[in-house]
Amino acid sequence: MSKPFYVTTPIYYVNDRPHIGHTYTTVLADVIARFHRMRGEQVFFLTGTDEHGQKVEKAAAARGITPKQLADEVVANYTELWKQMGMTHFRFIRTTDQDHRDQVQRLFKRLLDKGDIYKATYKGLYSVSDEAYVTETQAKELQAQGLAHQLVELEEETYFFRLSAYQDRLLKYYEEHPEFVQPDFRFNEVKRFVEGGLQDLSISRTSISWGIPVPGDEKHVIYVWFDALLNYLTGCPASSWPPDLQLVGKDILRFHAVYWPAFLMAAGLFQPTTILAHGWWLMGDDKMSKSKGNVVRPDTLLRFGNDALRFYFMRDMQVGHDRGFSFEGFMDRLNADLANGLGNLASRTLSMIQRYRGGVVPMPAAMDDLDQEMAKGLLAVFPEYLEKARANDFHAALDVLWTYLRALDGYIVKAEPWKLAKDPVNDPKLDAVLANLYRALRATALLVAPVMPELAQTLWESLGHTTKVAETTFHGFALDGPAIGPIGDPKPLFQRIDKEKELSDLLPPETPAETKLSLDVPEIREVVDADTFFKVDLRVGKILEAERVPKSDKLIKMKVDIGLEQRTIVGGIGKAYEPADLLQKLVVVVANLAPRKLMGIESHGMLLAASDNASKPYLVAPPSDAQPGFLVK
Ligand code: ME8
Repeated sequence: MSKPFYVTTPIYYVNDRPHIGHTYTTVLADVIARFHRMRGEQVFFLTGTDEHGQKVEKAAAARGITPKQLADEVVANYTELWKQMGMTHFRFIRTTDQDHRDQVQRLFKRLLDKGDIYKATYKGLYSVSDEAYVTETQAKELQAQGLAHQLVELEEETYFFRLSAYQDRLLKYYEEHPEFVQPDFRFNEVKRFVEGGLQDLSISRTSISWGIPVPGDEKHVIYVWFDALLNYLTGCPASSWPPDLQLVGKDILRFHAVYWPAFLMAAGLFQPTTILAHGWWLMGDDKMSKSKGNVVRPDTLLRFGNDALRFYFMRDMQVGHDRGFSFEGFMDRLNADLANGLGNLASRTLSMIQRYRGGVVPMPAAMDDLDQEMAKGLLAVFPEYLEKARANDFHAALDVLWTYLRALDGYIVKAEPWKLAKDPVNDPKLDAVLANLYRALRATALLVAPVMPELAQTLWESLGHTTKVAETTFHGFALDGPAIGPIGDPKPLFQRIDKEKELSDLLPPETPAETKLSLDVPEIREVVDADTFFKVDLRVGKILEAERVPKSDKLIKMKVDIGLEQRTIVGGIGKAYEPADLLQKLVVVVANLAPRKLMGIESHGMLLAASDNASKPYLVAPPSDAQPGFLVK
């Protein structure tokens, strides 16, 4: 028997309660897990929490409780939410679990003995805001951006992981396994990063105490990412290793596509796997995040039902891309696709079978061209859906299915079953229409079961089944087989949402009182007269191309259309933005700045960005209908 399909989510930090970003990743994993079960596979699905490190230590201190108390509290939020949402993970791993602590220490020791981890003195610069060592090149970039104040001189003993030794093996592996990171454009970013050169990675800290101690040298605790990544190993029974699919947000792809395989290669445990990096749910142009306080909590949306949220996530988010969230969009989607679309189709079909055939689904004796076309449509849609879902593209799969469901509405309008029912001469045609509609709904219940388990079960039972739809397998399902028996009691599938009422009830997203206090806002600069200011030529630009500057994690080289011409501009925004996310963005360009060279590339202008002294830069964005070349004044 083949190995179980092993799927993972990131383990979430316990510095705050879950928001819909975390819920999205976990729902995606659950949908994929359920889908593989219905393909007849055994599935091992792991999720959990990341409990050590400075973030958690600080959050607990701010609340006056211990990190473990905070972790216990937040873990209760997570496990309660996953239970309420019917998640089908096999284990919820916590990095404070004893077996995990033992695992991390054991592996650390193994790599230390082998020489892949070594102790050395680090003497150099340290970036306080990034909590990371800084190379000379990086320091120059920070200085060029006026951020030198973030750097401090540091001399400390630390354990390093010999990451540099794995650069070639990683590149070779990437070359031979084009499926390693999805989507492709994210994989390219990873490759370019590694091609730029890997430095050994510091994997211990003496500045914090909340973590797993280095075995035999307890004043060091193990760096939180070394600890966290190993959860996928601890949490997995040997029979399920390695992971088949690891879901991550694009923000943590580098850790998973570079550090994680390197750790495993060092431990001799690496085997091919796939990492799927999804995009972000945004509020406006911004990532939803705990620290920004612009978050939507799942509880706000769950009152419309688990399935509603699961469906919205899968239907609206194209995996890999970002997606703006809005309450209105959420409700419109559910009303259109579930209350009207599928809900309406099911209730019309079932009531016609009830009324015209006493609840017994007919077997069609003959089909005319239109009936044949619809029957063939189902035979095509079913495998197409499965193929797209197998590629984890539920967005496209659901699109194919809903296009077909809309075509069925048209079919009803054309066939006019209510007219056919008036004369027994039309019985064969009416039978064909009712059978086609029934079969389409039966296939739909099966196909959407991983996405909407409860709704699918309700529909399945309304169609006369007494079994569990989730226990049925796709393979070999007779799409045109007879009904199992008379139809059951039709139950409404989805209650239409009163949008106006709900919108007025929904609270605006939480605004963060605390984050305001922690801003490090610079002083107002010296006064300049208006003439001086107006010398600065500010233009709307559109980013056409963007790529990382090799050997730099801060600099991005862009081609920017400023209406009159296209410019090469190098910006220090590489920690805040991925090149792919910059494409087609409107920006404000300082167009008459003297050219200057950054890492050997001549930059003709600068992009305006907002930030305080500590935060990442936020690109200033003109409204979406502004045109490249517009003067900003
Ligand atoms: O990074 N949209 O934990 P974390 C979509 N502990 N997904 C989002 C999101 C958003 N706006 N915000 C968060 C960590 N996510 C580490 C992981 S793994 C060994 C350690 C999702 O609590 C997304 O999957 O910050 C992202 O990768 C994860 O939550 C980060 O959760």
